[in-house]
Amino acid sequence: MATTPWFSTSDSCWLRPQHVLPLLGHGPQVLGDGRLQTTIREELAAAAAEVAPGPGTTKPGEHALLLATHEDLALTHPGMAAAVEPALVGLGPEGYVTTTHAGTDLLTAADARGLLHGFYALLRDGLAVFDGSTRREEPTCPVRMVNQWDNLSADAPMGSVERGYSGDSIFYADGAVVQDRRRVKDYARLLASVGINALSLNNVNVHGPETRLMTDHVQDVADLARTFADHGIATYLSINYAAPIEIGGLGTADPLDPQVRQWWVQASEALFAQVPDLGGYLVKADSENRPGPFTYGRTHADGANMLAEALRPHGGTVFWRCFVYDCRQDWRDRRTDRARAAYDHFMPLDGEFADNVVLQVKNGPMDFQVREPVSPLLGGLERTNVVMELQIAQEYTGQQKHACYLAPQWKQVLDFDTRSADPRAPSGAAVRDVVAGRTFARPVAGVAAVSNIGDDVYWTGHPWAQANLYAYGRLAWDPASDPDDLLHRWSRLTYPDLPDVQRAVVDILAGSWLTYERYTSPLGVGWMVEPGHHYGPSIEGYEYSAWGTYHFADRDGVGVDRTVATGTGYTGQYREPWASVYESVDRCPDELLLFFHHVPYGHELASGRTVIQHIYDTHFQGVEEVQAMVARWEQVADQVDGALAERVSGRLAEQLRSAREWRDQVNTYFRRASGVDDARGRTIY
Ligand code: BDP
Repeated sequence: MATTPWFSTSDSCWLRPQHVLPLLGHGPQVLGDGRLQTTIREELAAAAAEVAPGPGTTKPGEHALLLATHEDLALTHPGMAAAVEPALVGLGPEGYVTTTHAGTDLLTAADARGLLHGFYALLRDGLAVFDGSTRREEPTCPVRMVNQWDNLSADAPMGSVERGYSGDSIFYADGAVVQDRRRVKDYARLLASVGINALSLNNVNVHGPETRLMTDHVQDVADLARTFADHGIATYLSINYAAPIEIGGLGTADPLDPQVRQWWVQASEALFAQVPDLGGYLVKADSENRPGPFTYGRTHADGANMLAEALRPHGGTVFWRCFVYDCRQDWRDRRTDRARAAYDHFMPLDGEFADNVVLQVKNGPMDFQVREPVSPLLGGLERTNVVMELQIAQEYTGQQKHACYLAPQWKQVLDFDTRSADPRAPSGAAVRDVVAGRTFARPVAGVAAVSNIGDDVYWTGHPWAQANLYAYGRLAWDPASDPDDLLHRWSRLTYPDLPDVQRAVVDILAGSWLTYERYTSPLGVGWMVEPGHHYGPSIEGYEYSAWGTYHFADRDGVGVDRTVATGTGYTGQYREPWASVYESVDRCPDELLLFFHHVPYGHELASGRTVIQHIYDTHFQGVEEVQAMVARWEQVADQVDGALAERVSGRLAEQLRSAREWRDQVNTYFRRASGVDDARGRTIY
């Protein structure tokens, strides 16, 4: 019998068929015939075809491992169902319970979504959970979303995947939705296997062709949404705010115009009739030349609430992005500050959004730089649903040519104490509590992140960028997870049977985010990248343009004065003590100093070094660390297959070249600007 291969590409990332072996050996029985139970059965069958020792190894009728929703369990095993019932009390629809009852290991849940999560947990972690105890597990963040920035048209300004570093889109080709959906299904499996439960299907920059996804391509959208729903994932469409004009034939998109409102009601009705698995809309409005309610003198609450009203009858949700700023500002005017924009726009609207609106806030106030302070909207907004947006795609962190494991950065953001002073915040006010919905008792909360995959055989360009996708899913599930622990787990799953490789990859990746920071832009100032594509150094690339991304380096000093006393006033957006900490040049943490302050090159950091010497030292150190990464990889490269070894070695070589380029340009620029030599006498031109 011809069998379907485990995956549509030779690389199935961390989801290797051999991880299913322990389950198969345990004689798993899945009760129920829902779509998610079918998915579990398919997964087991596909793995069995690939790796199982052959038929006859499990004895029919003997089921030592049972997977069933509580409802299905009650039908066939009432005694077991009654025994496990107390463990399910209060557990959410995505939670699951593992226990052992009268010799049978049981995975059960109130809802099939929980069952699916539990199944993938057994693949990831093995069967050790069945140690006689009863365990409950459920996700911390209700929303765990990925955003595809895929364009329907390959002629889109930024290619077929905006900021895509892994080949072309797996969803669209030649202006149409791809018809071979195997890759999409495998992606759904990968996402489900780490606990993702929502996905948006197209780029937030919605141009003409993508606007028509909701009309001309609606059947394809329905098929894609079904595939994701079969894996417990709700599908969202990025919509064009001006759709009533562009495809509706109206003369306006004014959110208070009854005709416009009616248009959205009808369009949504039609859409949901054909795409029952749709979750709702994602919107980028009044941002980087995209249309929005400002055109009509309306607020973002007016715009979002209009869409919320249209989605409400269908149980749909609007994700409305807070990435709103003036991208045509005057670089000479130091009073304008892009960092202020999101808070200035959205904070006054707190409490005005409908309950099926979620504001999507980037982790930092600028734009996914290697280091930024945490957005003051996180913990600032109290009466509004919020998800935090991260970027798994490494736009500003090496574009998946550089190895850069981002989980430690995300973890730092999640652990940031927002110091919400609100008495209604009894269960903590770290960002991880805010995105759990706990801090302000919000019904909807969570995280969203820009995906890093494409049609590349390794999915993510750099094979190790897979670690970022894996870790994102697991951190979204449990923001208390330890990034190092996740890295070990990912490495073990990805390179089974290759312990040397597992160790080497962990060694290389664990500190790679800090290494990347060392050889690129210093002390939180950000940018210094080539304009447009954002790869590689260009110290003044954005310095005299309209994008609001400056470092203000001159012969005397460097950094952006964002203080209330003498600068843009951005520090005033934080709660205490952060407002005071960031305001003070002495108390501001070193790693963010140039984000908040303009200081002389001789300014002494808390570390004891001057700013200029810090720049020199870290840039030399960063390159040395990349050299060590290359050497560490060389110790094990011959243990993996040739194509993988070549891909990784090629990327590491490029990382080293690029790191040297960064070091030399940054050091030379600041040596010339400051006139200060390296205290350690190294050559800088
Ligand atoms: C920036 C990207 C741009 C995106 C934008 C966004 O450079 O391509 O469209 O973010 O988030 O980082 O909307």
